[in-house]
Amino acid sequence: MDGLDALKGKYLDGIAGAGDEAALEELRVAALGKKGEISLKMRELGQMDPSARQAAGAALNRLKDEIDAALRARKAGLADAALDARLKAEWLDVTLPGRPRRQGTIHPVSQVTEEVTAIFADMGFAVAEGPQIEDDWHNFDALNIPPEHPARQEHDTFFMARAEGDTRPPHVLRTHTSPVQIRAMASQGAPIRVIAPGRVYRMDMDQTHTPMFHQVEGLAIDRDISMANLKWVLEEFCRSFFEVDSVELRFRASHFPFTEPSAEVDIRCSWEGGQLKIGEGDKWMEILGSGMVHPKVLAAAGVDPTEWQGFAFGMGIDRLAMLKYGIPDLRAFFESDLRWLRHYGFAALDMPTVAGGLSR
Ligand code: 2NL
Repeated sequence: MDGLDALKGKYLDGIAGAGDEAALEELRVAALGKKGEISLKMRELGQMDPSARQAAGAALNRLKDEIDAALRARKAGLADAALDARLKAEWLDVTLPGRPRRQGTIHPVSQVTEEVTAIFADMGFAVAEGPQIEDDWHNFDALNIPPEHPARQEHDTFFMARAEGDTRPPHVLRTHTSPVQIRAMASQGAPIRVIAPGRVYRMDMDQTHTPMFHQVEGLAIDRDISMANLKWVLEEFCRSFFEVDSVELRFRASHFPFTEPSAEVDIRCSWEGGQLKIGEGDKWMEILGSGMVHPKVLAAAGVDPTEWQGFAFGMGIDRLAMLKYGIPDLRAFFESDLRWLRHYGFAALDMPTVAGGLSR
């Protein structure tokens, strides 16, 4: 059959030079489509005599197969080239060092609150919570703090504003967490064993005082609780908290309106080269205030003082944190300055908590 070599050359060259799938499809239709050149030649076979038809038919079929194969090969080649180009464009260096993530640190006050809570939990104390804005009955009256007591004065306590014409006593920012324990006794009754950690507020601001600080108070009420129990609980707490085998506590008679008798508690320590050592030495450091709950306080909280008695204590968490972790300066607590926190060994959390969750 005439012209097959020319057709072959034309289509194979065309296919080799096709730049995309659309050009390939055009060539396929021109050659093998219903009205394509090869198809027309196939139709011509009908008019040929049998011997010529056999040879021409075989040649045409070979050509058809060759073009078909060339189309397939070119199509695959184009796809490979496209993939290569994409891989090249989207290449990234997986060996680059990761971008550093900002990491949070646990705040010393949070850490110490958790430590204290865990130690008292082991001795059967539950955690009680309450409002930071208190009414003056829970913050003062119930605690046997009389109206003329200096703590109630404008310059010691933060008073909330009342609407004009409202003559009721204003609410206060709680000056201790004692009102939390009053509420716990009032709602649960006796016997009870709770600690109340949390923020408290006093109008005080200098090198060693901030207007907001943290306190933990403890309360144990039962039928036969004595100061001996108080002393054991506090010794146990100090041994555990300061991580020393033996501690020595000294009870000094004192006065609080809400306890009778009352005692301030000192711990034996030494200060050498600016280094504090707990449990040894010839110095005493005051760490907390305590006493037997005043019968009037029990009665105010709805607990019968002829049937129940118990001890209470209170201490400052910020100071405990500074003592235990050797933080000499309140600046470490302001605005959670990360440089100070790191300096005092509060390393990044093992697993940063990020909204939405983050896994490493
Ligand atoms: C201190 C002294 C203290 C209490 C707090 C208390 C609570 C209730 C009843 C009786 Cl509900 N007492 N709390 C008792 C003694 C001392 O704190 O120096 N805190 C930093």
